Amino acid sequence: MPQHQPERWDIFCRVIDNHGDIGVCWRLARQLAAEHGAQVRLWVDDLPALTHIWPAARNTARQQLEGIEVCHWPQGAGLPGSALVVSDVALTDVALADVAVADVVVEAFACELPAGYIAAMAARSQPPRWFNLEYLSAEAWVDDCHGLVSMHPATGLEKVVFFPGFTSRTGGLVCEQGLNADRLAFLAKPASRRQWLAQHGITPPAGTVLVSLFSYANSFATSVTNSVTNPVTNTAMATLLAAWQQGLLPVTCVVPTGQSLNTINQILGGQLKAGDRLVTGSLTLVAIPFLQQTEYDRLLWCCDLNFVRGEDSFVRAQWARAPLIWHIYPQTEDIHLIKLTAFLNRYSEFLPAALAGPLAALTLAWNTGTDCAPAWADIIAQRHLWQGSGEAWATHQHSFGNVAANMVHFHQKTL
Ligand code: TRH
Repeated sequence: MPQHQPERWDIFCRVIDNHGDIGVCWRLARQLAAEHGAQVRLWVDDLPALTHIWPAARNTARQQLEGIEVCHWPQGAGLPGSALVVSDVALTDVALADVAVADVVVEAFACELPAGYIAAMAARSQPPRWFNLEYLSAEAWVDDCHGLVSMHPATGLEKVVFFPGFTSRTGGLVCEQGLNADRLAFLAKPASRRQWLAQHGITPPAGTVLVSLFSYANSFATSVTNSVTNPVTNTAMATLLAAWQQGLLPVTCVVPTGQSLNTINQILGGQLKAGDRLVTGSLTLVAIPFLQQTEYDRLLWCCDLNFVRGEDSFVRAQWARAPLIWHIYPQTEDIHLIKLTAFLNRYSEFLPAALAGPLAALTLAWNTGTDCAPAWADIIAQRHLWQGSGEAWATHQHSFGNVAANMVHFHQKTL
């Protein structure tokens, strides 16, 4: 009997900024290896970004991590003849061309594969499947674009555009098969949940609203007409903090280090850092370190309400099934607001009607940098509806499979 060879997958990831690009690629890589028996190699140009979400990652040219071969993809290595020294190994475009081309190649977020690698793909007797994994959007046009094939002009290679999304005509969302079972098992033991929170310095008194906060700097509602007398304001964050401080209901807000904490420090004139706790009025702020990606999931599961951003934390909050406020990645000419509205329209349909309006209002205020206090008051008035409010939405999204499984399926059915 011939031995069944695992399929080889190469995922290429260029980190544009922050942690979403690598966040998505790392989850996908792990899931393809763990659930589909794929032999995965992940090429990433920014190893510190990976270390930020997965501290076991080292800054080295090649390493085995969680069953994945992680390779540094040096900046500029797509240019013919470029040579860069990374740790102990010199990688050149020629060197990239020499590595055995995989059976399936994922070009994440149109990151542009190295020219030498594309040439090696074209040289194979059976060219590999080539996916461009796109950014997530809830807009309707995505349905018509998912799965379209284009031809690479220089080589004639076929490239499939793969859109994650929120309908059966898209590639679905990234989600491990056992994720919800893990979440339920974790939440089934209140003592373990309390212990996990306490390990991170989070000890919310009974009756408090537990919120996690991960956002961008939240400072685009600025009044910078005169930056000396009228310094940059952070209206959305400032009004929300004030509402929490002055509210009757105690709020414990957990903030991993990063832009949100910086903004809070600016507003409160403080210097909160990981491990610090500040009680101000009805608000308790708990600053924590940036967590390992799987630990961050737990934080989302524990909270009553999650402020999330970008792409990956946004999706994880949906799987956590608690109400979420999404800070979408800002784009020029406010294009992001179209995407935001497209999501809100879909999501709202699956929420209790009395909650949908206030959640949408707070999301819009948060993203346009306006006063969040009125929408917060409305949301708090509906808090009896919070628990489990995201269940119907998550179940609906689950019915569309997940990115890894849908990619594997697409690949195999069209072989
Ligand atoms: O970091 P993000 O803003 O990422 C991005 C980038 O801006 C990117 O350029 C853009 O294209 C994309 O969004 C849409 O937000 P995101 O996507 O939520 O990624 C953050 C990652 O960090 C995610 O994988 C979760 C992880 N994370 C942790 O591992 N630990 C933590 O404590 C926190 C707060 C997040």
